[in-house]
Amino acid sequence: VLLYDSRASGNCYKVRLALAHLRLVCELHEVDVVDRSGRAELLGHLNPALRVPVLVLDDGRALAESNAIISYLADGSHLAPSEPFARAQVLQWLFFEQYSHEPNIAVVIFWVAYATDPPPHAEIEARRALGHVALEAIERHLSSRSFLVAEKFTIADIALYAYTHCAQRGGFDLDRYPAIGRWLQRIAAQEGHVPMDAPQPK
Ligand SMILES: N[C@@H](CCC(=O)N[C@@H](CS)C(=O)NCC(=O)O)C(=O)O
Repeated sequence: VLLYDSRASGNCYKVRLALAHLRLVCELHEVDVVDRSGRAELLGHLNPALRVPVLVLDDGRALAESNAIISYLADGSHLAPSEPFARAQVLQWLFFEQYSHEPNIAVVIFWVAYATDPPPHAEIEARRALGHVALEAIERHLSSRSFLVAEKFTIADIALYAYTHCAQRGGFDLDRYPAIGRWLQRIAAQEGHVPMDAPQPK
């Protein structure tokens, strides 16, 4: 199995974190997410959206979209509930992550920490405000829970952890969210956890 990966990408980190919890090893192919030259040649036949992460199975089939990849990898494991309602609740958080969280938090982190040509300050501020709306939703949910779904550590936690744990890099003050703070510590304390910048296992 091969993962087209980027160390700087939280979407790719979701996959590396799920792999670590599942005790799966995978060959990594680092892709530069700032310099996009040669992207169509590299990924065109694997992911029409030309983005990472992309997982390539040993039989050549390729899967893109971080949350689809972690769903596939975790299927049938302790990271993915099998009971239909809990499974749908995991999807609830995966879709929330892609619609309300990642486009506001990951994009602001990218603009602040990586972009060579970031948009005007007011646009960054507006996105950051939407990111806080997403964080407030998570805070509300976690104020009476240990994990996002079924009081168990699942891929929903992995998906939301990726860009929440490094949101400070985008100028998000996480001290405003005590339940999120406790949840982040809980996730990082799970057996098998690897940090975003962990060296590749051999
Ligand atoms: N919705 C996609 C987003 C993927 C995405 O935005 N990937 C970024 C890195 S985080 C990327 O490939 N950027 C480089 C590019 O667009 O060329 C997912 O969850 O996998």
